[in-house]
Amino acid sequence: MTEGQIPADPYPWPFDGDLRPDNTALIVIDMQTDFCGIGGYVDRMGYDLSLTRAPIAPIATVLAAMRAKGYHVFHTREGHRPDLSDLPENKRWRSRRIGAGIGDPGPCGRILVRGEPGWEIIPDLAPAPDEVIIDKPGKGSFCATDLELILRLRGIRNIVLTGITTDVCVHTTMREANDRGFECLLLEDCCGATDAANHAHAIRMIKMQGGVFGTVSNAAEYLAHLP
Ligand code: C5J
Repeated sequence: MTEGQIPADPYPWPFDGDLRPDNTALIVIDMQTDFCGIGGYVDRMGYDLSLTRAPIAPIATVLAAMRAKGYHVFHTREGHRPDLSDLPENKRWRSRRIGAGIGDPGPCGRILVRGEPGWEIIPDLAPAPDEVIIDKPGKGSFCATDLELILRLRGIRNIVLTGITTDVCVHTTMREANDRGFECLLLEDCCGATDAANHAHAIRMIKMQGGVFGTVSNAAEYLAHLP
């Protein structure tokens, strides 16, 4: 490990030690009431909310440190237009089958619809006015969004991934970013899934083949070494 690298498994990050506030971004993925709040989408599906709420405190710590040091910060929100014109029919059908129909009314408003209370980012992790918010209709943050354009315009090359859920939106985003040449680090305690085993397997998958999608660390190690 050289100076300027974060201890991580299976390799210290970033691979070449080029870690600076101007070339590095934190992405906080889908920390919305629909994924971690009472009455939201994940709650309606019957999952244990403690799993998707676990990363809130570690993310808040990382967010505060990266803001203080001048790193770029991005937030994402999964959600659909109120007229549902960007909601694939099969996505709606599948969600309705399990009693949490996307676009249907629920305790937090229409599920996963832009502008509804459930779609909002939770207050604990509210974006600051100068931070980028990416609205995405899918699981990946690059699909049908301007995320890549903004990253390239800012000269960002390193991406730190946090948020929910590890195995779905975080993993899809990490894969998309990796394929585009970004150098990715996932902080495992800053992520959570609707199923603990899925979280563990998603982390394991990143580490295969020498770090097939990037590398994995945790909030404490990251903060102890962040320049
Ligand atoms: C899911 C997400 N799990 N944010 N979305 O449907 O991971």
